[in-house]
Amino acid sequence: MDRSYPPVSLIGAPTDIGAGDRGARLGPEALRIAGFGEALVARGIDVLDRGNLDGPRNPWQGPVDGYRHLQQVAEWNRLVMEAMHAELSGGRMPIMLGGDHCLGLGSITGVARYCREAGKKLRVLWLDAHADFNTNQVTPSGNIHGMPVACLCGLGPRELTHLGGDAPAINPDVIRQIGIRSVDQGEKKLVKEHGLDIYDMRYIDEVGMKRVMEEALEGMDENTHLHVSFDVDFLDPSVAPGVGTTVPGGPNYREAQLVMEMIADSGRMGSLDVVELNPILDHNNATALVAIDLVESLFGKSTLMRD
Ligand code: 4U7
Ligand code: MN
Ligand code: MN
Ligand code: MN
Repeated sequence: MDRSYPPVSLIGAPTDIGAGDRGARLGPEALRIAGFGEALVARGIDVLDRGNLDGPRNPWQGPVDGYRHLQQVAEWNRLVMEAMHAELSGGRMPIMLGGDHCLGLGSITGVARYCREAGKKLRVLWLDAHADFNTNQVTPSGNIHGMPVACLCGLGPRELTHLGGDAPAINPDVIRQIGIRSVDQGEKKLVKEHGLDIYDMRYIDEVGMKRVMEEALEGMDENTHLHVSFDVDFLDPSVAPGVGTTVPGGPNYREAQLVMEMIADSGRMGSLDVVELNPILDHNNATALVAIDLVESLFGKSTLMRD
C-alpha cells in the first residue's frame, strides 16, 4: 500500500519522573541509537529531530498524598503538551520519545487542544499492559505513570487534570485500550464507572487481534485525528524485556505487527507516543529495535508482501 506521510518531528522527553524504576530517562537516546529517525527517513519520510525537552531531574522521593513527584510530573507534562501542540499547529506529525508513560497526559492534552482548534475528532489508541487509570486513593505505588488516563478523563489533582486549562481534557469515549492484562483492584472499579473501552487479553484471545482492531478503529472518518500511545510493555516480555513493568501474556510479535499494520491501513494516525522503554533493563538494545520495527509498520512497512 502506497501512502505519503506528513513530515514528522521527534520530541525526546528523557525522564522517569512518573515511573517506579529509573532508566526510562534513557529511552530517547536508546531509540535514536537503534536508528529510529533513520528508519523513517528510509521510508521516504521527512524527519526533524527536535532534540530533548529539558525538565526537572528526578528527586527519587516517596509518595506525598499518594503521588510521587507531582510537581515535577506536572512540569514535564507542560513541556510535552506545548511541544506536541506546536508541532501539530505547524503541520507536522509529532512523535514523543519517552520517557515514562505519565507523559501521555501532556502529549494527549496537547493533541486534544489542537483537535479542538482544528475542528477534528480525536480517537486515542492506548496500547498497554496496564489501564493507567489509578488515582491517589487507589494507587498501590504512587507512581504517576499508572494514572495518565484517569487524569485525562478529569480524575486526579488539579495540576494534572487542568494542564490544558479545561478538565477533562478528553471524554473517556474517545479512548480504546488494547492489550490490557494488569488492572489494580480499585482501578478496576474506576474503569468500569467511567465506561472505558478495554480490549483486554482475554478478549483478544477469544476473538483474535484482527477483529479487535476492526472494532477499535471503527467509526473514524477523514476528519478523525488518531493518536497512538504505545507503551512498550504492551508487548509480551519475551519480545520486549526492556521495560520496568513487565506483565506476561501480552501480544506476540505477529499480533503486534498486525495492530500496527491495521493502524497504518486506516491512514488516520496523526501523532504518536513511544514510552516506557528502559534501556537499563534491556539486552543489547533489542527492545528498542523491536519498537522501531513496529513503528516502521505504523508507517506502512508491511511485513507481508503488500508494500
Ligand atoms: B505503565 C501499576 F501497581 N498499576 O499503578 C501502578 F501495577 O505506564 C503499574 O502502564 C502502572 O507502565 C504501570 O503502579 C504504568 C502497578
Ligand atoms: Mn502505560
Ligand atoms: Mn504499561
Ligand atoms: Mn511500564
